[in-house]
Amino acid sequence: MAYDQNNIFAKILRGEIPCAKVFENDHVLAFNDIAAKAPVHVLIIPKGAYISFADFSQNASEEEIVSLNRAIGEIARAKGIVETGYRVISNHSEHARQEVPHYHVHLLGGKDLGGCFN
Ligand code: D5M
Repeated sequence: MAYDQNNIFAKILRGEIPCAKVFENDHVLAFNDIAAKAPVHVLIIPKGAYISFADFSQNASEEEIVSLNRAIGEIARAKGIVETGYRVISNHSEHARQEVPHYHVHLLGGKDLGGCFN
């Protein structure tokens, strides 16, 4: 499967559609999820063209991987949800119902998220 340059997160990265940005560095952009499932629901994405976790974990540089993971922790700290807790999720492909084919991590918190992933 080839990377789709017209997916919605690629358009956000190119500045073609807006986002509510919460963090950015050389490798990473993070913005609020448009359909937030919790008081804090941030999407953290690499700037590189990776389809999903499977693609990113295999093909991204160590610098990109470290940068993205550090960004998740930094945003959680900035949002003040470390003490109360948070959830980090990434959906890969069909069985996980991945909707946007650009790798992204969901950071959810700010309330009791319950014991399942819904
Ligand atoms: O989830 C993809 C997520 O992307 C889903 O929670 C909605 C969110 N989304 C879709 N379009 C936008 C825009 N334009 N801004 C912010 N958030 C968006 P998945 O893991 O692929 O199922």
